[in-house]
Amino acid sequence: MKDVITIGDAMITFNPSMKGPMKYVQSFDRKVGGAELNFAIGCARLGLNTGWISRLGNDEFGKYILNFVRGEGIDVSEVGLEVGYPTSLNFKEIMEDGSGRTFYYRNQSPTTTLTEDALEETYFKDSKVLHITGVFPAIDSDKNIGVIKRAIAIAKKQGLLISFDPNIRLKLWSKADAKKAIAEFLPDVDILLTGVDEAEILLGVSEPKEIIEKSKALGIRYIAIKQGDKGSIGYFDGEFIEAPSVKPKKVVDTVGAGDGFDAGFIYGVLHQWSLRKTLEFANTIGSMVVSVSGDNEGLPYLEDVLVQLGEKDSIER
Ligand code: KDG
Repeated sequence: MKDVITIGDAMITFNPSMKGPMKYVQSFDRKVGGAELNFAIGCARLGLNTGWISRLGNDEFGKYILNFVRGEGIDVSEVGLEVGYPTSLNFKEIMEDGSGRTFYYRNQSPTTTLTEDALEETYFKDSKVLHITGVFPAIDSDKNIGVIKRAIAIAKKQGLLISFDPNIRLKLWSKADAKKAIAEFLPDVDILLTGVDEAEILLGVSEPKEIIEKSKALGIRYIAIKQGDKGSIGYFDGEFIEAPSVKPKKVVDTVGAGDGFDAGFIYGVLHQWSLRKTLEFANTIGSMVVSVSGDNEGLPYLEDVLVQLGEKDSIER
């Protein structure tokens, strides 16, 4: 019985010790990343009962990630360690303004061993949300689309809401392939958490109102359009809200901000908050993530967000 279940590949993420072009970086900090895992960490830190379905390499990095995830309080009973499949790696380049590039080493991702038969129906029972992203289906697409579709079928049968963040990684697949594959399950989505560029790839429109209309036509009920430092736009049940961005203390590393936003949005949906409150909460989390180096280190605990929102006092000593 989980509030949230997600499925995806995780990676050892090597964060550069200095900013600028990666070819000149001499040393890296070993961290952990992966879009779905970041989301799971964000949810767990907010206090949601969270499960992560995955496969890691049966190697030092895989064992490290497993311990790390378990330490975040996430259920790892559906995570296996696979012999012969090295844990995925990701080297990051971070420029002075916090933007950057990623260099993946994940051709043999251990999640290529995760098949649809491995999904246990009982694991989904009495749970509330299945969150998927476009990263997992971009890896080993033919098989993983099947895994996603099977997970959605089980989730629907068990009454879960389907949340989806396109997270389109063009280093993993082309726009055309992403559009074709995602179209297979987009009409099953209840909650769409997207950037404008991604919506344009999937829906062929880039104006927020058009994105909302096209999504509604597919039967999507909750829509959030993430616009980074321009805030976010949301739609639910006839209500259209624009929520301004929350200025971060400083921009150190933007990776993971979208995953943090997603966790905050789902938290608001699960607590039946108003759309405005949900968007403001999610925007606040996104702004907190970018102030800290690493894909998930900046994901706040619930009380940290409440302090940031001025709803709780911060006691420092
Ligand atoms: O959303 C952030 C993630 O994308 C990052 O942690 C790792 O690039 C990554 C991926 O493909 O999951």
